[in-house]
Amino acid sequence: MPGLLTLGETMGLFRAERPGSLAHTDEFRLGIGGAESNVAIGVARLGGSSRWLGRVGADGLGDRIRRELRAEGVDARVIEDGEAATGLMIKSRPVPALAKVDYLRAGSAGSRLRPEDLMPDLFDGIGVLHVTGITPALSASAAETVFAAITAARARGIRVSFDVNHRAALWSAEEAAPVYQEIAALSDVVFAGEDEAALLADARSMPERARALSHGGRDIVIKRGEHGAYAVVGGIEIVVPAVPVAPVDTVGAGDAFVAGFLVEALAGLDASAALQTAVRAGAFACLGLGDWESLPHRRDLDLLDAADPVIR
Ligand code: KDG
Repeated sequence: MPGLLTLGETMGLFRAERPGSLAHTDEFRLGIGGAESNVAIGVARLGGSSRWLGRVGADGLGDRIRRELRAEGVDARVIEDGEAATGLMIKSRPVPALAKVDYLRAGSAGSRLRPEDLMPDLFDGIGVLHVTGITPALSASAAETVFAAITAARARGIRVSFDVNHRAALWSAEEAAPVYQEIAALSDVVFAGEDEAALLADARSMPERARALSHGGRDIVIKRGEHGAYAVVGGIEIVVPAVPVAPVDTVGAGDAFVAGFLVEALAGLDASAALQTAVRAGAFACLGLGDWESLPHRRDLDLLDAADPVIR
């Protein structure tokens, strides 16, 4: 089965153990996180093969990123950049029901990704290139790398997947929208949240936006969280209800959803089956803490149907 290639920035992640302002919180767990590497992990856990390309600093966080991704079975193409540090994000809960992410990533090693980093064998064995709207927000060279990777993938007949993943802390909607629209126009499948779809197409309702975006044979998948998913695939509408869960942490659920869809698409399953796995993987990821730690392995998906609260 062909694999998934993705690229972007993965950072160190400090997660506050308890709710409270950063001015007073003093207990944190250290991990890593990055939307694209989360998808790579998700694909590997669901039985697919995945490759990730990114830059890290010559530091302990970079070593940690390399180790975690490799331990998860991702073919991690980690470029060590001696001139910048690995980026960092801090996830806190100013109030119990609200997660807040602070980035310390300006000028980071990950943001220094450049087209020359696309090594010659990067696309070997790849069936889909997956990019997000985060990477072009990081720097001009990172944006160029996204477009260079898309061009290289299309030249090889590799499908291109794009998840908008708008990060308002990195750039404004006005700056970002034209870039997202350009990437979407070059993509075969586009993932967006309901609000993000409004940055891509100027239509009144979500289904109208999805239909407008699907012109030209593009598949559009709208992630609707607790409402499931809505897609237009091959011109046909597909509505998938959510799997009801009591969420513990929703960060990373969108990446699990994308991984679920793409791993099934790579295996040749049709869009309805791929969406079912996507919705289930997204639901499962909400059940544990961490950006990627709670992404499901294939066998975990059955746990969503467990009738008994104790499995022996
Ligand atoms: O998709 C989850 C991400 O929010 C997280 O892992 C960090 O890549 C990230 C970002 O830039 O916000």
